[in-house]
Amino acid sequence: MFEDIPMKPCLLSGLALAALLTPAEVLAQDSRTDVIIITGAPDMTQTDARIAPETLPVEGVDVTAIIARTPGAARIANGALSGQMQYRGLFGERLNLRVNGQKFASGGPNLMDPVFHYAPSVLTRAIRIDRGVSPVSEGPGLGGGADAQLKRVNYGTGEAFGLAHDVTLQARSIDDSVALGGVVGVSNEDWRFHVIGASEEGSDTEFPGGVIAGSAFERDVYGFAIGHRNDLGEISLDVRRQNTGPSGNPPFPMDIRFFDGDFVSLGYEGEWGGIGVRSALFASDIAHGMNNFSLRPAPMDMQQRETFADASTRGATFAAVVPSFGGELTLGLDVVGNTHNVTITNPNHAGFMLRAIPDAAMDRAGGFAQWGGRARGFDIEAGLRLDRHGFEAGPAATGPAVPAGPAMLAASFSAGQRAGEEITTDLALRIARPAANGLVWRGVLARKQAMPSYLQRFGWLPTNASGGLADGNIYVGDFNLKPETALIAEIGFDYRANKAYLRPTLFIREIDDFIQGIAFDSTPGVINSPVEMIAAMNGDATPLRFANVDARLTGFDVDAGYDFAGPWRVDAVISHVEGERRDIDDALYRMAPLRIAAGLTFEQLHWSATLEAVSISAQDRVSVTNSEVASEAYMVVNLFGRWQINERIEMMFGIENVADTEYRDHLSGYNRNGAGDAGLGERLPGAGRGAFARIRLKG
Ligand SMILES: [Cu+2]
Repeated sequence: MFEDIPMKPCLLSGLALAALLTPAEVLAQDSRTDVIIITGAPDMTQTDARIAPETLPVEGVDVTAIIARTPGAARIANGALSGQMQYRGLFGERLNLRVNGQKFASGGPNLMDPVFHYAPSVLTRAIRIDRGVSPVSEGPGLGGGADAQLKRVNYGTGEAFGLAHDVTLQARSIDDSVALGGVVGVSNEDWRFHVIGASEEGSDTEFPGGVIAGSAFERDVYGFAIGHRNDLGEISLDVRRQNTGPSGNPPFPMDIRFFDGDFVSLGYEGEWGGIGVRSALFASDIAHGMNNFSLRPAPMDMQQRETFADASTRGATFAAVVPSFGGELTLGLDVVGNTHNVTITNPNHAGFMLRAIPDAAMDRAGGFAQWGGRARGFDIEAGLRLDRHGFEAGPAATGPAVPAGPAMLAASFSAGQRAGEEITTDLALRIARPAANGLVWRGVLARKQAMPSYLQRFGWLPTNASGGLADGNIYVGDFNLKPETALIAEIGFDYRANKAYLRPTLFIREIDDFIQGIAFDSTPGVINSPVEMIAAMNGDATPLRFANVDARLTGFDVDAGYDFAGPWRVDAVISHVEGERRDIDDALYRMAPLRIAAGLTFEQLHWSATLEAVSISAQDRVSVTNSEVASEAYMVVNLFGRWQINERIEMMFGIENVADTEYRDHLSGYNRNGAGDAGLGERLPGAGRGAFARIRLKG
């Protein structure tokens, strides 16, 4: 009754193999997508081998920790609930990220709520990663993308209604966290209905040197979904509310006080005279509050800040799938509009108010054509999309207690040009040689564009908000930014044999007009402008402004495994990326260091045990522009096991960081929370040794 993604027969054995480090390998449906099934139903029969997905260890409640285990991926750790996916060097709003296929604007200007903040791991059934680049049918986006698909109750068989549930409970000792979430519902062949809910709570994370202050979190989700299908097609409605409570963000100057988000989507899928039709209407509203005094030592009254932000998204998509030229031609139209507000206040002084982002409205209307099929002995997916973007902001405003400097900047922003438009064009071509002797050669050629974010364009007030860069710099935007343009080439192969698999990929992305902070003016450090004056007063005498530069990302990643005779198996994932500026001699900021993970698994029919070593290299190719500090190499060892008690109950338990190694992840940001033991200004440490367990009930 639960929906599963159809999978190819398992490659390594007839059993439901858990590719512990490399779930993507066994699950890949084809050469275009990586699918991580988190809660897919494991099927243990000899003929239909699917993955026992819950074999992935518990590393928090954030799904980006799971995503980081796939080739080319990493996690930008800005807080327990604020992890950003990095994929082949790209992160933030450059990736095309969705939850249940729905795109929406994050509520916070510093991406305290990246898209996957809205996909708690206990509610997530599968994560589908667009390998290399997203197809143009999924909208614009500079590189790859991912869709987190939440648990659901699918249609049943017959007229009688049946009850179904899929619930996960997990706990982790290192942050005393408990997370419970799942779906319960009823369905028959024509109707499905479920309620969805999750509740998660954790305390501050411990590391070998003590406790990381401000790393606690709490989050609740509830909602429902209903679906009906008949001769005219299927119609579905999904409604979800998420309330995030006080949750820390040590690398940011503030912590989450709340995110209140509402999500609605109405979908239709059907077939009309041989033409497939897909359509959706969707909306989201997110309200956010953050401050610098609830979860960290409070500064003096005058320095206390509470910032309120909101974002809303309204959109519609329509696509028709027409058989043509021996394949399928998809034609689509989509429109989406976002609005953003950010208001900074001091709770002790009513007159202190700054409308840092005043009614920034970003809209897009696009169309695409995409053909997929086999031609001249190759599997091909070729797509073209065009988007027209409009952007506009309201006038800025400041309260009476705000100093003259910011008030002046606000006035000049309000007097300047605040609206414009742009056209972007995306082209994507994927080619794969159909499998021969288990070998699939594949390649990607693409040109992708991405618009500047509302913050990069309309950020008139020098602040720390930067879409989650967490480099400590103060940034201002630039109205005249151009879209980023990437030329992308990738080549690789997928090899699968009875006992082994190997999937290497080489990639290069040349990105023109890459948006990056650069020195505010030609005399950095000399305070001769209002922006530098305000930035200096706020602790950064050398603010950066977002600008178009030229960049290049190159790298490779691979996953591989071998199944020995008997119960032993090894799996490994290697990810490597280098990011550099092409216009000056500097590295790109916050690039994942070389990561090599390898696991040795002892596997039996109903249980398995894995010893895993994750080795991270030193990162000394750092961005001078972003004042990035180099980091040291380390290795972490994890031990975990899985036990399939019966068809309805599955358990997972283990020990993370067995050696209690103290390490500082290059991507974790610098600590700005003065309480606790992590050290102000130092890179945030990783979790120490702890136990975890997860149980999943399904039926
Ligand atoms: Cu925030």
